[in-house]
Amino acid sequence: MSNVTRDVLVKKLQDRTARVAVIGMGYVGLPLATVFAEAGFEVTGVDPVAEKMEALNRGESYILDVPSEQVARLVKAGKLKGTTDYAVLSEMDAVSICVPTPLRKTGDPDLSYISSATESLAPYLHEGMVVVLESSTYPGTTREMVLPQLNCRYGLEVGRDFFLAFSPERVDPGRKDWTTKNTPKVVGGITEACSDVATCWYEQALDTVVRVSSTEVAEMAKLLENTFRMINIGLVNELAIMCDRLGVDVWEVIDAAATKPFGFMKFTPGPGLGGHCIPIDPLYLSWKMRSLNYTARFIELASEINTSMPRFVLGRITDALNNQGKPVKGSRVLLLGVAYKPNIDDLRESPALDLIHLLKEKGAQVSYYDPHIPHIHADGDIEEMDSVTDWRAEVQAADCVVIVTNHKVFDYPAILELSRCVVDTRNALGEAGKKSDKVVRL
Ligand code: SAJ
Repeated sequence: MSNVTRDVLVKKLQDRTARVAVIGMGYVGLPLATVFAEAGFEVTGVDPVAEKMEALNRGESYILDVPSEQVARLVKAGKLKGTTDYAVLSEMDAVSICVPTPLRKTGDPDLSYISSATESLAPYLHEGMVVVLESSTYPGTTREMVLPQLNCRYGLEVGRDFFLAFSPERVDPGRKDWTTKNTPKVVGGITEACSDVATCWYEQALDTVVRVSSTEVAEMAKLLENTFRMINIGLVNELAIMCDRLGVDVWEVIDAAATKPFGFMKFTPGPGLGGHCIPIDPLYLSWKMRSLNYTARFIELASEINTSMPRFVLGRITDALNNQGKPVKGSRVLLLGVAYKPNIDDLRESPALDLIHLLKEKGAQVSYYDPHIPHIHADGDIEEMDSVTDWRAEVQAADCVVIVTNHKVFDYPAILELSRCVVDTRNALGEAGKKSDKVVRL
C-alpha cells in the first residue's frame, strides 16, 4: 500500500537528514545516541537531569561505556547535543524512548517513567515521525499504553501518519565485546509500515536489525532473554541448597555437567540475584500474566529461590561461626564485594544489601570492603555504610569473611591466608578454598 508519509520519512532516514532524539540519556540512551550520531544523524538527547545534559554539551561523558573523547568529538561536529527541553521534539523525525522500568515497593511494575516520557512527547507528535520504545516491559505496553497516549493527537493515524515500534535494549554495562552497535537488535512495529520505518531507521546505525511482526513479539523476546537467565540462576541456586543437604560439592557438580559440549549452559550459584534487569524484567511478565488469570509458576518459584539465597548464606555464616564456638551476635563479619556482579560499581538490587540487613538483625558487627563501591547510601532498611580501606587488617580482625562478589581485583591467596574463616559464595577461592578447612563454600 503506498504511503507517501512513510516513503518521505524512509528517505530522510536513509540520507540521514532525519532529526533524531533520544529521551532518557542513561546507560542505554547515551550509547544509543552516540551510535546514531556516529552514523551521521544529528542527535538531540533529552533528559530531565540538567547536570547530565550540561556535561554532555561540555563534551563530557557520564556513562562508563561512552568515552568523553567520543562525546566531545560528536558535540564539536554538531552531531550530538543535550537538552532538558522536551519542546525540541516538535522538530524531530525519529524518537527513541530509553527510560527506566523499575518495580514499585509492592513488586508491581512501575511504568511511570514510560508514561511521563510519552506524555511529554505527545504534544509534539507530528506527521512523519517514528517513535521507538526501548525500555524492558510487559508484552502489550507499547500498544495498550504508549499508543493511546500518542493517539490523543487527533487526526494522526499510527502506521499512516506516524510510526510506533518496540526494540528491546540489550546493553550490558561494562561489556566490550558486545556493544550497542554490534549487538543484534530486535525491532517490531504496531503495523507493517511501523516495522518498515523503525527497521529502516535502526539499520542505518546498527550492524544487525532483527525484524519481528509486532511490538508484542519484540517485548516478549526481551522478557524471554532475561527470564531464561533468572530461572536458570534459580535452578543452580536450588541445586546448591540440594547439594548442601546431600553433602555434595555443587561447584564440582556444575563443572562436571559443564563438560557436556552440547545441550547445557553453565550458570553458577550465588548469594542471590542482583541488577536492574534479571530480577526485575521477569516480574513484569508474571505481573501481566496474573492480570490474565495465569500464574507464571517458573518465574514465581525462581524468584522465591533467588530471594531466599541471602538467608541461605546467613545460615552458612552461622555454621562457620558456630564451628568456632561463636554466636553471630557480636561477631565481626566482613563482606568482600557488595556490587551486584563482579568488576562493576552498581549496587542495584544487590543481594549483599539483604545479607547486611540480615546480619545486623542478628546482632553481628558488619563491615564491607569493595573498591568499586566506597559508600552505601541509606535507603529504607539499608543503613549508611563506608567501605573499610585497610582490607588486610579487616580480614585479619574478622571472625568471618564472606566473599559476596568476586571482583577480579581481590587478592584471594592473601584473603585465604589472613582470614580465620571464609564463607565463599562464589567459589572465588577455587581449589585452594575447597582444600582449606577454614573455608565454607555454598
Ligand atoms: N548471577 C548468578 N549466577 C550466574 C549468573 C549471574 O548468581 O550464573 C547473578 C549475578 O551475580 C547478578 C545477577 O545474577 O547478581 C544478574 O547477573 P547477570 O550476569 O545476568 O548480569 P546483568 O544483570 O547485568 O544482566 C545483563 C543483561 N543484559 C541485558 O538485559 C541487556 C543480561 O541479559 C545479560 O545476559 C547479562 O547482562 C550478561 O550476560 O552479562
